[in-house]
Amino acid sequence: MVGERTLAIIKPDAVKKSVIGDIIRRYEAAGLKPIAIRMTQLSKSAAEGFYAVHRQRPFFDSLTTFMSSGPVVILVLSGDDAIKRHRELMGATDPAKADPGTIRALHGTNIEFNAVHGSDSPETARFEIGYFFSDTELGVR
Ligand code: IDP
Ligand code: MG
Repeated sequence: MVGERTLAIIKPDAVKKSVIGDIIRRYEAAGLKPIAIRMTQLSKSAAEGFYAVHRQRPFFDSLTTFMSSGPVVILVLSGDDAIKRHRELMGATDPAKADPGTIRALHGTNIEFNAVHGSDSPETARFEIGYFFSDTELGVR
C-alpha cells in the first residue's frame, strides 16, 4: 500500500544499549519516514493494554515487565508497504534466527529482549498507532 503507516517501538534493551540513533538511521535509509515520535516509559498497565493479544501467552507477564522497565521510543513510520518492509528490516522475533544485517540480529539479545517492535498487519497498525498517538499529533499528513 502507498504511504502505509506502521508503529515501531525501540524497546528498553535497545535504549540502554544507546542504539536509538542507529535504529532510526536504518528506518530513514530504508525510506520509512518517521511522522510521529515520542520517548516515554510505559506503566505496566499501559504495556499490558498494548500487548493484550498476548494475554494468554506464558511470557505475557515477563514481556510487559520488560517493556515497562525503562524508557522506550515510539514512532509512527510511513512509506510504501511500510508494515511488511519494516518487519523485514527488523528480522525474526528470535535474534538468533534473524537474517544478518537486520535490526534484531544486530541489536537483539534474545527472543524476549529483541530491540524493536513492529506492527504485523494493517489492523494491528491501526490499533497500535491509535493506542499511542492522537489524530492531532499525527497532523494533516
Ligand atoms: P514479534 O514482536 O516479532 O511480532 P510476537 O510473537 O508478536 O513477536 O511477540 C511479541 C513480543 O513478545 C516479542 O517481540 C518478544 O519481545 C516477546 N516474545 C515472543 N515470543 C517469546 C518467547 O517465546 N519468550 C519470551 N518472550 C517472547
Ligand atoms: Mg507481534
